[in-house]
Amino acid sequence: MLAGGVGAARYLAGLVQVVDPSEVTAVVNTADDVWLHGLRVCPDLDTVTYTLGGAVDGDRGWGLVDETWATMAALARYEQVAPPGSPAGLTWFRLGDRDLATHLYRTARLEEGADLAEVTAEVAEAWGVRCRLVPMTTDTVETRLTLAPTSADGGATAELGFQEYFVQHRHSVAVSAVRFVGAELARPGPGVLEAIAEAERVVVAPSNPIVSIGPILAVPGVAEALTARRAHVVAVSPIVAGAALRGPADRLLTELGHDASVVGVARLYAPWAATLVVDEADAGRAGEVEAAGMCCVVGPTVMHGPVEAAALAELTLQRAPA
Ligand code: FO1
Repeated sequence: MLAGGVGAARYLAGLVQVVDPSEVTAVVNTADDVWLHGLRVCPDLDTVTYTLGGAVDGDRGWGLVDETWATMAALARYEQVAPPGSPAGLTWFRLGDRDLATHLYRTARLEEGADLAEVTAEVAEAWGVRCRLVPMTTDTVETRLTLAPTSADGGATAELGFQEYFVQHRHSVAVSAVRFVGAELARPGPGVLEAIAEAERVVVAPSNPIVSIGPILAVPGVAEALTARRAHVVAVSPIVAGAALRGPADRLLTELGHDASVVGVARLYAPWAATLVVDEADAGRAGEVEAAGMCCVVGPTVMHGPVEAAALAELTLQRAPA
């Protein structure tokens, strides 16, 4: 499956209840990854790992349950003395005390010469994850968002990194373009193209189409591999009744000229996915999804917990064309 962060992690937690986890490969977005305090932080990989490891903070959806924040509190002392523009003391991106161990381990292993796929497998094993997690690429790809000009800034254009947009600005700023720096030269992560080619079903998680699924598609070869398996690709809409359940997917779709609806998602995914699973709230738009070129499966897609997640996994596996 193709996976972003929280929505994908919850879907995967359902999927591994209904299929043997050893038969599941999750190809995870890495374009949100960031260097902070000298550490490599991979939020989507960690969200999936902690969720499948049963250790995620269920309310936040990211980070570890029962986390403590002593290091961030101590770092705040230096925030006041850091020179302007220096990220050395920044605390707006909160790294929990126990979560820090993951970034310490990952960074040390990368510095020893391991690649991100090897380290991801090691971290997943340490958390008892039984399905295969693969970064979309082991090369560096970075999501950058261009801010829509406002009258206040005199029409100047500014660009933000993904976490600046998502966390620092709480995705409350309007965006006029998104690009994935480095994607054109990135190689698919080990086994990514093979997993797509050989999978019985390729599931696209209910993740943000622009900034979670978009970067995976931007890795050369991935869109072509999906297109070749189009009949077997089933996507779950992250948009329900015109709104994202979490995060800025609805606003980003609108700002970038797409329809913030299941129909907008269908128009984006139709070239390489045959089936779209939409929520019952969107049953009335099934005809438009079909007119956009996708088979439409209607069912409950909102995952309140593991029971709904498992039912959604069943729905995506059973109803898509085999
Ligand atoms: N999200 C926040 O809203 N605020 C944070 O301070 C924050 C820290 C953080 C640390 C580690 C990690 O793995 C994820 C973290 N996230 C935080 C979530 C992250 O920004 C998003 O989940 C993804 O990048 C979007 O998929």
